[in-house]
Amino acid sequence: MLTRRELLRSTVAGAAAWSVPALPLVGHAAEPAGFTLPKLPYPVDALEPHIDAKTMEIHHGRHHQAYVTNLNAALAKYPDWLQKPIEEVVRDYKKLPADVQTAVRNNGGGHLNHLWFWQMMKKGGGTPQGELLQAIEASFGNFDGFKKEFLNAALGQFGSGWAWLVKGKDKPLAVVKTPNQDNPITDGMTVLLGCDVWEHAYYLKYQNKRADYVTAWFNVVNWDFVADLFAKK
Ligand code: MN3
Repeated sequence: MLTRRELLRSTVAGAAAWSVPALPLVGHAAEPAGFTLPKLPYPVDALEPHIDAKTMEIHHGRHHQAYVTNLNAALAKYPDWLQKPIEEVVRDYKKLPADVQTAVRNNGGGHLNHLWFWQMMKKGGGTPQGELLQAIEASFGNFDGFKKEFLNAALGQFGSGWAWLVKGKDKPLAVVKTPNQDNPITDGMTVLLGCDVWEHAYYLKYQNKRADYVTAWFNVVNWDFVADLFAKK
């Protein structure tokens, strides 16, 4: 049994363990510690009822944080890579030594995909306008045609992955899907929009109904952000 003095000592030690200074939350590749988790651009409940607050909290605070932590660990032996923009890391991961390629492919992709994903959503959503809408109509007939093709890609991705709207080769725009945390920029494409179809993105609210999740997700797409990406030729 602990004496009063020992109990006091263990309590003080316990308290000290909690007073370790927190890592800075802001910054990206330039921080010596490597990549950091960005803040969400809105409160966790901003996308309710389409994306619930608990899912956002766990998705951002735990899943995205894990990708950041694991990416930094994987690149610890190659610190110059911790200084690169994350887009470059994901595009060029095959230039890394073979022992870390898989970890960087998965966790670098995980970091970049989520960094974009948070910004590709906003409260209130909307619809595409102007030149972006014209490009959607030229490629998919109309906005509903785009949504149908995008939903098919999201549902057609077996297991975990992403559905994407990218700049097209033959038409102005195209829809593609990738497994796991792969990002189309690794294959030279320009990404405009992505939807996370990992179960962790929807299971709490939608369980196995991925179609219901993606259909609801269309209500919170940040088309202004997509239009900005589209305008960058
Ligand atoms: Mn995710």
